[in-house]
Amino acid sequence: MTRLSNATLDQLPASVTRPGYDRASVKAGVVHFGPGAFHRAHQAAAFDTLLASDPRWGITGVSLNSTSVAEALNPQDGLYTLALLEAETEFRVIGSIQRVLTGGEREAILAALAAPATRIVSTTVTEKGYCLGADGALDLAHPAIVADLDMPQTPKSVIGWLALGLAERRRQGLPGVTILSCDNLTDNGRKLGAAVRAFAQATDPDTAKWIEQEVRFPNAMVDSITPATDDALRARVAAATGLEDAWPIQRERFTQWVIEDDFAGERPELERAGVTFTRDVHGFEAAKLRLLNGPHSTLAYVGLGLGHASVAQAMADSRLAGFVERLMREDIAPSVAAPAGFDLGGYVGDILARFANPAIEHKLAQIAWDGSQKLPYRILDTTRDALAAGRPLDRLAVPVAAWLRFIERAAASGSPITDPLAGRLLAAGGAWCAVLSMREIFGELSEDERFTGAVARAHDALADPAGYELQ
Ligand code: CS2
Repeated sequence: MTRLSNATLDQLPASVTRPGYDRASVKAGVVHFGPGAFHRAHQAAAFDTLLASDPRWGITGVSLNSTSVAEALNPQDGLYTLALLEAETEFRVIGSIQRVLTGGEREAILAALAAPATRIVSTTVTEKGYCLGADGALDLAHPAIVADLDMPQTPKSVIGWLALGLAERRRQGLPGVTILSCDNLTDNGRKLGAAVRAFAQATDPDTAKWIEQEVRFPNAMVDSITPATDDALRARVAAATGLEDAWPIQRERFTQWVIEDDFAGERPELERAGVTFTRDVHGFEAAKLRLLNGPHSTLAYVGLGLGHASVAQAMADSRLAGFVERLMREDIAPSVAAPAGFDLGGYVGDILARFANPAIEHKLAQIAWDGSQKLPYRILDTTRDALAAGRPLDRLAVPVAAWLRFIERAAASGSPITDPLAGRLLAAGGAWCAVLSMREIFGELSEDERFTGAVARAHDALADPAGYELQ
């Protein structure tokens, strides 16, 4: 089968949407760290829409830790197919990524970061890519940060790379850029900015000062459910496009991107691609992290315990769907300070419908990754608010207890888990009390008996998940 590329774009059937612009005239304007599935499903699709009216925002992807995206996309001139999953799936070929660099290509990455035309540097490197401590500040003892502080000219972490790239822009007398975090962290832009400045402060204080003045780090909320690529998708894409695509991507049709209106210099007109710019992203961010990601992790850990494999399957289990809806409406929604005019009840209803979408097979195992990094933003912040307001913790303790059970099961069966703290989580057979005492995950909650007591009760009750009444 012929491979997707610039040369074969014309062979696509009319039913497949293709870049509505001349790719040869696109100029590079964005450098993106972490061009994985979520970036390609979400931000790269928005830039693809924007390119139809403004060719200055082509994307250079940078994969620091793997060569697989570069190997899949570069032979395809950066092109890939995005499947928008609905009862009727739409296939769209995205052309905004021009090339993908890998971590070994130091000079090319540095040149891209320090190119005069680069005005946005964005990231989807997941929570763990930020190398933060429990207090949300850069962890200077993190092995990747220790290594980069030692050799700042050959960084391995995103933080080290951003600091080096910004130092190079300053050295060349270039203007600052906007560093746009697109990860699922509360206050993502602020945290990234503080981390990069802290790194620069330790290596190059003049650059730290320059960053403070010339570089902006807007907060942003990103949302679109993006199940991992599987062979079924590859086969569907091949059938629909008639071309071989080494790495197609799938997502739900729904997508939302809310960005704080705080840019260094010109801001791309992403409104044309449905993006919302606002002065304050906090409310949107809290609503999404707490009401979508929190319940997602709940469905993952409780659902896996009940033998379910996908979100839609877990939602078809009325006990679990009912529990998650009560958790959202009664326990989480009261903690969300939504923006003015935001219909929280409607938002909850829409999320439940998105979870139940039978056209999407989103694996619970995928969501279960990196629990130690995700739960603090997704559940523990809500728990702190509930404690402060004197609201009950019983339901909020269930996802935490189900995560502890998930670790115990993995330890007992000797199966690996994907988590940067896996070694420590699985030590001592995954003993739940030991995990619950890890302050880098739970902070002061580890010592709050109201919290530990509620988790202990939920943990007991989940001994037999099938028999447990999810109230
Ligand atoms: C999910 C998210 O994998 C996960 O942890 O909760 O990736 C979720 O699908 C996205 O944040 C939706 O925008």
